[in-house]
Amino acid sequence: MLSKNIQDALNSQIKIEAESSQIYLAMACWAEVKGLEGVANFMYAQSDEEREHMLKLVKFVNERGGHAQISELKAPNVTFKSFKEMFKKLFEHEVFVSQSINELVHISLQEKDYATHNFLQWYVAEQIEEEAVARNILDKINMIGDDKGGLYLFDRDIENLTVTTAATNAPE
Ligand code: OFO
Repeated sequence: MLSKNIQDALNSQIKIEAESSQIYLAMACWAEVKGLEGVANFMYAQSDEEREHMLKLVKFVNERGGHAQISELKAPNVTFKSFKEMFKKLFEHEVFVSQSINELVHISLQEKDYATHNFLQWYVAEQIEEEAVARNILDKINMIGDDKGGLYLFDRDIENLTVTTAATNAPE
């Protein structure tokens, strides 16, 4: 059974994961209308992943005698100055999510809720992975700068990055 404290904290995380999915969906749309199909596909996949993260939390809360809250979401940014800015925002958002997961882990220990603590370890590992991918992308984008040819190649290659990431995640 979940304590009220834990349930509230998990419900806040459900909202964060849902908002992450919307943020990445908006990024996918922006990339798609800008003609970068590879980036758009990558962001659509990220958006789907975030929805999965949300659902995993929803099921956990309901299975443990709580009631998952599906709430109103903050509207995401829909335009960006550049791809560099978009990926910077993606990286910053992942860092924010990692902090939020860390806080949840902290609360679970305070409450001596070891089942929730154990459940959250998957998210801890996932955030390490996602932060690394976002940092990697940002490094590449910083190298490319304003070079259109570089961006073209990056758009082609980012799809391989999705495949590598998916393969790394496969055992989960
Ligand atoms: Fe939900 O994994 Fe990143 O944000």
